Formats: sequence, C-alpha cells, structure tokens
Amino acid sequence: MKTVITFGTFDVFHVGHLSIINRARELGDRLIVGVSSDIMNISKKGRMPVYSQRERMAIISGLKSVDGVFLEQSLALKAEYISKYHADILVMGDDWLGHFDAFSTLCEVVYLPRTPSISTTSIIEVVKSM
Ligand code: C2G
Repeated sequence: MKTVITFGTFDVFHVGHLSIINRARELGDRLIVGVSSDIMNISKKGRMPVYSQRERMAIISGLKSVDGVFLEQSLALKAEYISKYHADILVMGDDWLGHFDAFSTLCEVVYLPRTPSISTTSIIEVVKSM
C-alpha cells in the first residue's frame, strides 16, 4: 500500500488543482491532502483566501481521488505530517521545484508539471473585471 501526500491552499478550486490531485493519486494507492490554513495564506499571500479553510477542506474531501484531508497548520510541520500519515511519496507542483528536496530522506519527492494558464489569482482578476 503506497501512500501519497500533497499540500496546497486550493483556493477558488480549478482544473489545475483537480489535475495535480488526480495525477498525485495515480502514483500510489491512497492520497492524503494537507489543506493550508487561512492563517498560512495570510502569512504567504497577505490576504484571506476567498474560500475559508472549512470550505476548501470540504471541496477537497469530496473528490474521488482523495482518501483523506487534514488542515496544514504550518509550512514547518511537513516532516511531521509525512511521518504521521506514513507517506511514501510527497507530490508538489513544479512551481515548488527543489523546495522540498530535504524530505527525500523520509519519502520520495516528486514535482509534477503545473497546468499552464490557470491560477486562482488569474480567476480573481477575471471576475473583478466583469
Ligand atoms: N497547481 C497546478 N497547476 C496550476 C495551479 C496550481 O498544478 N495551474 C498546483 C500547485 O503546483 C500546487 C497545488 O496545485 O501543487 C496547489 O496550489 P496552491 O493552492 O497554489 O497551493 P500553494 O499556495 O502553493 O500551497 O505547503 C505547501 C503550500 O501549502 C502549497
């Protein structure tokens, strides 16, 4: 049984998010997703997410490829989460290329290509201009 773990904010859920989640799941037998907390988003991006952590977790846990969801409380706790969920593979989009290589002592680290031309920020801009 191979466990895959991935992390993300997944705010204003879009097809790029769906694609990385589906591709991550295909690398193993079960997929656990750490959804970044609202507070983490404020410290990373300087604003509240559009969707609350409760809503973002509900969306992710409703996906066919997802077997478990938890709240990621801090970037600094990745090693603890990898151990706690017995992850064999850590998957991240290649916008994070190299950032998580230190965890290769705990599990395999895989960066998957991002889906081009779509992001939460670009969707927010389109909606604002309507
Ligand atoms: N993603 C993608 N293609 C896009 C947009 C996003 O493949 N067009 C991927 C990202 O590479 C990431 C995941 O979707 O692996 C979630 O993206 P974000 O919600 O932007 O996550 P982020 O804020 O980068 O949080 O602990 C790590 C962080 O919490 C990651």
